[in-house]
Amino acid sequence: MGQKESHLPDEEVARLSTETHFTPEEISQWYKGFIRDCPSGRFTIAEFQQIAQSFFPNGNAENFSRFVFNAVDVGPDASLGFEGFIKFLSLASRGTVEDKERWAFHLRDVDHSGYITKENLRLIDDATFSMIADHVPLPNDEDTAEKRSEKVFNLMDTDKNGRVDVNEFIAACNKDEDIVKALSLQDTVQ
Ligand SMILES: [Ca+2]
Ligand SMILES: [Ca+2]
Repeated sequence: MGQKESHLPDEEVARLSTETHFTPEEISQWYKGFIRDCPSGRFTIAEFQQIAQSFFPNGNAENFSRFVFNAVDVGPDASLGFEGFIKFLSLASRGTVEDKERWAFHLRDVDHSGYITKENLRLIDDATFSMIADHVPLPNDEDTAEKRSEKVFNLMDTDKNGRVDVNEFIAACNKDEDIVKALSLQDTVQ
């Protein structure tokens, strides 16, 4: 992979602008910075992990980075290009509440089956938990990943079929402060 152009073609800029919350000028600026820091045009998971780690110097960013990479648009070589990067950034910094809830759902549906199982939820909470465990005091019934995911899953699975689909997920986020609180731990990674 050689050095990429430091400018995106205008039509790419225009397309990404309509697909994100950024103006064409902002897209061009971000692209310049992206290519400066990442001349190959692709972030590897190790590079992404370094960034996540800098937010949580005492946490374990490894598993968490793997989940994020799994949820964003990564290429076949498991690297993140500018498009995946800018969409992730747009969502994290300017997404609507529903955008973020959809992202939070997508992040947890690790096998892309369209629904979250209790196991899916526990995996991501485990990863998140190891990032934040030292920083955030939690009540008794949420102080392990198992307890948290059990509690949150049961609150979300309103029809009790053992799966949480995106509508149940969003409905639960909208009506239950405990869930938002549990999920908002995620928002610290931006
Ligand atoms: Ca799933
Ligand atoms: Ca359900």
